[in-house]
Amino acid sequence: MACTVPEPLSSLPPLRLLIAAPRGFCAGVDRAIQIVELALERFGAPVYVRHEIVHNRFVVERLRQMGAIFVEELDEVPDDRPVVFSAHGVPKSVPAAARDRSLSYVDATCPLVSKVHRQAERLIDEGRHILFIGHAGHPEVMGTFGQVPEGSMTLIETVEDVADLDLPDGNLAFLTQTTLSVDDTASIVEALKAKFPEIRVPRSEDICYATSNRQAAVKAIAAECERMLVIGAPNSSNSLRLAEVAERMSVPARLIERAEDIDWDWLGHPRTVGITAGASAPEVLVREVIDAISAHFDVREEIADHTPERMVFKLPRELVA
Ligand code: 0JX
Ligand code: SF4
Repeated sequence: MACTVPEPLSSLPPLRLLIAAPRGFCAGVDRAIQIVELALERFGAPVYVRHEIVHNRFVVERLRQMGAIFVEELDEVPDDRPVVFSAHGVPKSVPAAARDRSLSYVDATCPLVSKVHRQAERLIDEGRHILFIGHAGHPEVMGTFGQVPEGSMTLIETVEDVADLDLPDGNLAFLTQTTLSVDDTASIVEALKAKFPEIRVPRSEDICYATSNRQAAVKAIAAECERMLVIGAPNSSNSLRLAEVAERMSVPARLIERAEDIDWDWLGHPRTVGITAGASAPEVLVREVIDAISAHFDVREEIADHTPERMVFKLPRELVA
């Protein structure tokens, strides 16, 4: 159905845009994008990137224009060009295959994803079977499964999956994807602990600081909002979770990639609209959405109170030396 773009409604009260904070790029995304930029400077174009460096086509398109070529598998990379692995991480077989072919590669896996990879290795060394909470088919999940021998890790997506498990207690452990729903994961963990009282609990939370801070920021503003716009890609796990958080607080939410995706009929003219952005969505798109709304309504912008994030990850030595 075609959407109508409303004319300015000067007789209506101002529309309050409540902008969640923190939102948008996290330290792992900043680092991954810088890695591709630095690789282009160091090696010249083209630099190949295995998988979208982060799940955002505007980020990808900008890097493509700078000379990056995005592929899904290593065998699409020619022998004489460098390749960057995406922020989501890769199975061990990928760098191994790159080494076999003497390819130059730079790993842009987020250090917080790599931390989960190392935890998985350690648990396998201790002889444990790992229950991995995550979403089937997601590249981070495939990367983490690829750190351990086949059959030593079982994917858990729901509380129902826990009920279906037929495993002895005693040598189990669990780990999680970094970009999950904090609340859903807590329910799954509770079910695991109830069913397997001896299960090894990770020393610290695997859901990363950026994922949990962005979900908390949506929760903090949702009660005041009648609609929530989440800027992010449909294949971005952390962005999808933000829309879910709002919906679960009974705030109708839409995941949009940019301003042209706003469904004006759905938006209507509420008093307060919440805006946030996933960890892979550039701030320029947040501004584009705010500007589009401001072009049609008398808008009052307000940034929610928050504690600033100060996380920064080191770049790989080979690119800064
Ligand atoms: O789909 P995800 O949320 O895991 O990835 P995206 O949207 O690219 O976010 C940044 C990378 C996150 C890695 O953990
Ligand atoms: Fe790293 Fe978290 Fe960002 Fe993923 S969302 S890249 S784990 S900081």
